[in-house]
Amino acid sequence: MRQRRRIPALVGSLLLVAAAGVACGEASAGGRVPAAEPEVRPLGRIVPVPASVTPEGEPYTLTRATRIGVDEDSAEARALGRYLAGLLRPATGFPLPVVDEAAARDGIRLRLAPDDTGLGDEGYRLASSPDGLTLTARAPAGLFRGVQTLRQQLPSAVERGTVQPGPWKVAGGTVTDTPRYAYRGAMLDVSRHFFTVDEVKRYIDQLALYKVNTLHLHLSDDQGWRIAVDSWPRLTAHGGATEVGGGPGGFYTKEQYREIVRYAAARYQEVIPEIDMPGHTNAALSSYAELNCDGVAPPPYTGVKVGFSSLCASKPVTYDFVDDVIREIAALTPGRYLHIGGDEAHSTSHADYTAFMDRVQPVVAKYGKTVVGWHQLTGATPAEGALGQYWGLDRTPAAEKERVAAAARGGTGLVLSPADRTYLDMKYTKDTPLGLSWAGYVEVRRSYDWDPDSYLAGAPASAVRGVEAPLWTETLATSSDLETMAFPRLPGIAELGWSPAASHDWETYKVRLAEQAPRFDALGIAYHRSPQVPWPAE
Ligand code: TNX
Repeated sequence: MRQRRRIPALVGSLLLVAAAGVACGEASAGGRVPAAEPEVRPLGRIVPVPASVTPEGEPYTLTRATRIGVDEDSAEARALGRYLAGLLRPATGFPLPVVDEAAARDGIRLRLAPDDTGLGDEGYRLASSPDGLTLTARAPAGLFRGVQTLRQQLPSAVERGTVQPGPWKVAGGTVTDTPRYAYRGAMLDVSRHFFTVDEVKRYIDQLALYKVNTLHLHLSDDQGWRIAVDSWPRLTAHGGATEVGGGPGGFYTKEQYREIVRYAAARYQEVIPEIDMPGHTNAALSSYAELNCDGVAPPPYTGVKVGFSSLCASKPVTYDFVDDVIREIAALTPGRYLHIGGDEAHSTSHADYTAFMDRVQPVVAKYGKTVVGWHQLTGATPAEGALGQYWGLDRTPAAEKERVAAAARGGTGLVLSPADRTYLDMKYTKDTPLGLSWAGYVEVRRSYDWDPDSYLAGAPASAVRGVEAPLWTETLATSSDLETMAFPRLPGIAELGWSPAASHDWETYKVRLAEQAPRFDALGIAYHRSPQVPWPAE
């Protein structure tokens, strides 16, 4: 059987090592020596680059006496204080008590300022001086994003799990930062290969560092059904029992899925569950014969072809099935959206596809959610408020692009995931061992160097809600595989989503990206050392 490397969730492991590190109270030489970094990282030399940076005065220094002050009336602020302390304690070895704001005047303060409307839902201000470091946000999500900035301003060694020498300085001055787009997503395909709750949590933590706020989980496909549905138990018992290559597969119980949603929510990420329909459904069709037009269940599928399966649009039972599935998944989803796939339905006639989507979209609305669909949905009639996820390429026929653009002009919001830019499963070059290449090779520069607002000709910039980087897993089976493909392209797409258009510049970006290398090393993130990036020597 295939060997799998199971990597525990990042924060959990950090906490464990933290306890050991603090107990020893001494610097540990474990692991690789990080590449030389300046003692104080210039303010704003982080990913994504902040909207506004004003360096001023001397740095703030974190010490053994530092306290983290929070507004004790806010449970979320208290939780954020504990999260920040949990990030900083292992490497600093400092106690970093979380106290009421008033008792932390010269420490790190996390302040909620609900009237500071200029900061929006996720913006923050970071003010650093020798007298203290204050993060201010209108809402807890903004404090969380600001904490990621604080983290990246500190030396990369702060990410290590054992006590490091320091010093721990944050350059003096002010950062005022708000995101360009409200939707900054990453997708993980847990169907082609199954990933455990801990593996998903590890990815969530990596996304959090780059201010991603949406986790799209591709929960069903031909090769596996990964989420428990009580009313159709064979979906997981049979349909979840394998994966590409014939491995054991797996699925999330409802409680496990809720745990993923909670973990993401604590990192201010909204989970969007995807049940792909009417194509990409072999796992369901194999589990229930009655869902097939000919009433015959196909065998499970462990290959990598697409476009051969379809729910039966003409059978009433199909819609009973869809209603049950959407009802149960919607009930597990605090977020606004439910993704119904809709791509590559090559085995569904156009008439059936349209009829299917016309019946299914109202079911999503009935259970209180908003439809997201791959952009083929614009070939049917997207529901009011629906988002279309564009995954075309430069070479996608103009007529198909225009259909999507026309839908955008008509009010359908767009999430941009152009496959030849954002598909993290595409090989970087012909020599990349993992990944696919149907959309071409996607080197680091190519994935960063495009503008979402003007990308799709004829689509108004106002329709563009943001960007998403999908990670399909036909060839990826472990966390290390995921990381090798996501890093370093994911941070670039996250920057496209967060940073102002005016800051977009490959030459300066690649230097900031290179400076992330010791952080990747400290976090144990496997990454691809693309020759396009001026990495520090190993
Ligand atoms: C296209 S993108 C697909 C997926 C594959 C992916 C591989 C999309 C909506 N469909 O089924 O996994 O390419 O890159």
